[in-house]
Amino acid sequence: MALITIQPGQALERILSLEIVRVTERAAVSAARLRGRGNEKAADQAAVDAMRRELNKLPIDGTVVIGEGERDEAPMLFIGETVGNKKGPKVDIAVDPLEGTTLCAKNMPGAIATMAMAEGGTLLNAPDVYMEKIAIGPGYPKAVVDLDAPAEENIRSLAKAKDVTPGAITALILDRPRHADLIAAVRKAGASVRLITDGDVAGVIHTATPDQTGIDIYIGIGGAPEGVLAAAALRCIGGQMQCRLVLDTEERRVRAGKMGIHDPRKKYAIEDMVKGDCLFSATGVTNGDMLRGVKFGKEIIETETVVMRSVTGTVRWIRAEHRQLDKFHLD
Ligand code: VTB
Repeated sequence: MALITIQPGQALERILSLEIVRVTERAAVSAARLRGRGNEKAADQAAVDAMRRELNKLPIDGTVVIGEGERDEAPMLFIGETVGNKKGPKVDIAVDPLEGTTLCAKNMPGAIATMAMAEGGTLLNAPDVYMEKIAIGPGYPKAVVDLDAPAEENIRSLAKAKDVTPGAITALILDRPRHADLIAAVRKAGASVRLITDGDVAGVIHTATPDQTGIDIYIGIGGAPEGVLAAAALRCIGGQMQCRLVLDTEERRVRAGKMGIHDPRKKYAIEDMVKGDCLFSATGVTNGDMLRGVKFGKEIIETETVVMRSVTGTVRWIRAEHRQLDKFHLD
């Protein structure tokens, strides 16, 4: 039972930024129980169930716009599903209850539970297709890199803007055969490539703090849902991102058309994907560079979450200790 109510029309409430922490915490704990069991589906389902249960306790009138799939293929948290107790503001919800299902199933670093919330009608409704992405952190002049420029050119102009040689630039790229040419081009420009097997939401976020992560730029093709979630995070902490949906078949263009996307080649900036104020939260499932994974103790479960709010740009790192473990899944 939610004890708080938020009046419709009120701005995305500060209080919700704590509420969404609970949502990703619960999803992370449920998925983490299935770490290393080799069962991606079961881990994902556990995260979905927990996230949906928690979302439905929130004082919001929410609609899932980025979810587990389109209505006919996903029984829960599908695109268009309404969530929340309806006693609150109209909001758009983007979820990836378990980002990095394979990472979780194999107990490898970097699996997270993540979601974003924005004012109703302000998040891009995107089908679950691929998306071309390029992202850099804050503090650069506008348009220093461009999705449509050759990789060598982007590396060179980023290095120039950072006042370093291309050799001092590190690009993060998903390790996929489709990126072979891109990886070669980035290396040819003199930059270093860090490859990841999964997890490009965190990958994009890494570009915002290059001094800590060593990552200056994210480039490549990943999932569209992950792209919108990453855009929500960058909307809070700054940075530049350009994306384009890969709508390379008639079937995909029709699916996108049903979601209101009529220009299949549109290049999206952060403000096109996240048009209003938003909140972003991610909790570690397995240990990663960004977040520690869930730690199960005898009497305490520990979680680590990062939660961001675009109105103020505040970023909070929340280490939580959960007690009353018998009730943890029920209340
Ligand atoms: C990426 C990656 C995600 O999907 O977005 C990827 O960052 C794209 O799809 O963690 P492919 O695996 O088909 O390349 C994920 O791996 C999530 O499934």
